[in-house]
Amino acid sequence: MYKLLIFAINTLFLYSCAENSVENFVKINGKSIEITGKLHYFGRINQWYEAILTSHRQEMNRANILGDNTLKEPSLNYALEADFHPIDKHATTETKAMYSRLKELAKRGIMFGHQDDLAYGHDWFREAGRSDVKDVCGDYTAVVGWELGHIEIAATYNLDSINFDDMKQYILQAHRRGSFNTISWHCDNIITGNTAWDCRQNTVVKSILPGGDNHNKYKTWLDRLAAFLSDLKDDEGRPLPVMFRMYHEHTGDWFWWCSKQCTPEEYIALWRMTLEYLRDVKQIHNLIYVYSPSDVNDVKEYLERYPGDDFVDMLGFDCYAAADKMSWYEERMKNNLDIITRYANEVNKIACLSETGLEGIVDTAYFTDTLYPLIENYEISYLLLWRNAWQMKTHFYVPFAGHSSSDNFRRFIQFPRILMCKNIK
Ligand code: BMA
Repeated sequence: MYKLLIFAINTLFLYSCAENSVENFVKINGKSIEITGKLHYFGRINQWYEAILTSHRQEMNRANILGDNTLKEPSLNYALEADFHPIDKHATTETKAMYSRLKELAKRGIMFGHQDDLAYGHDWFREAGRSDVKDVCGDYTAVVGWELGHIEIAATYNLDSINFDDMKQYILQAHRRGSFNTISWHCDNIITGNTAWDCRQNTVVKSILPGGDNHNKYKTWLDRLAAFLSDLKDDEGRPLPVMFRMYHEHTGDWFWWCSKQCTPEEYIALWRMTLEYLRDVKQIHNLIYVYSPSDVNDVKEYLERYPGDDFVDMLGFDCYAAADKMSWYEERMKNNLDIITRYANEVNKIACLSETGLEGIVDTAYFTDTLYPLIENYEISYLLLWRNAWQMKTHFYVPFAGHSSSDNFRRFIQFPRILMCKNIK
């Protein structure tokens, strides 16, 4: 079996040499496989590598059972640094490492995430170290979501009353624990000065694009966004990598950037303009870009406003349950999970369930009986449940201490594929 493995690797090596420029790609080091250099590979080679890895692991297990533990895990997994990288060619080393780590962890399980988890919860606000999820199950989430709405107007607090300076600290705290941060942005309507939900005109996007009346003003908004994102630093003062999920739920009709409010070309131009401004003008290189429409009917709709493989790192979608439309939710989730995981596999990116949940958790078995069966067989990096508003009695998506679904939630996070903060260390 082991000879077969070496043969397979050699074949892969020769194939790669013939097809690509390869430098020192695989070295057999004693009885372990070491990935020593660069490998350019296509999706198919990736699959071969995975097959080889699986055989290697089986061989390792067999040898272990027989008391031989000299076979080792490959020193890097298939998400090879040189071949699996963010779309930003100048992404910082830490950002590249985070992207590979996300890919690696997606093989292991699905990380659990919660919006604003460290800032407040049901009935409490700004208590150091507190989290509703931790109150219920004793651990922090593996992913924490944040929201930048009102950064564009130089506000001190975001649209949900979180102080932006506090938010930077929460992001750092999560990072120190080994958790990931994901950021959305409910940017105000620049024409009316009202919220992101003001959809009375269908000219907002057009007015922001080059040549539009608000183009220059919008750049000042992007400057403020950029200032926040560049101010995210780790303990060594290096840019702290985050997932940035901009212009989300655009296949809906409730934000000024949605599908009833602009054409596909305008949406794509908005996405690319923003990304290029942040990356090339502001030189921000700590972002992993997440594409996150709301649930769609088919892959055609999913890709209709897709900015392109060179402009997106992760593929998600948002889809919410409601007590009176559970079968719709189940069908919709399955359909959309199929779409994103298939496409992510095809283009070698990472899939995620960027928002989901059942407001007020009116079905106490939601987590174990509805949500887990829907996601368990998909390779998705994380799922994010929306916020537990401190001042709105029924606006919460994860249980808080004493809530009737707490037991059910504790069982949910014990499921083998669910990863909390301590599971990704
Ligand atoms: C919505 C609600 C709002 C909130 C907004 C942005 O879904 O939770 O209360 O202001 O998200 O976070």
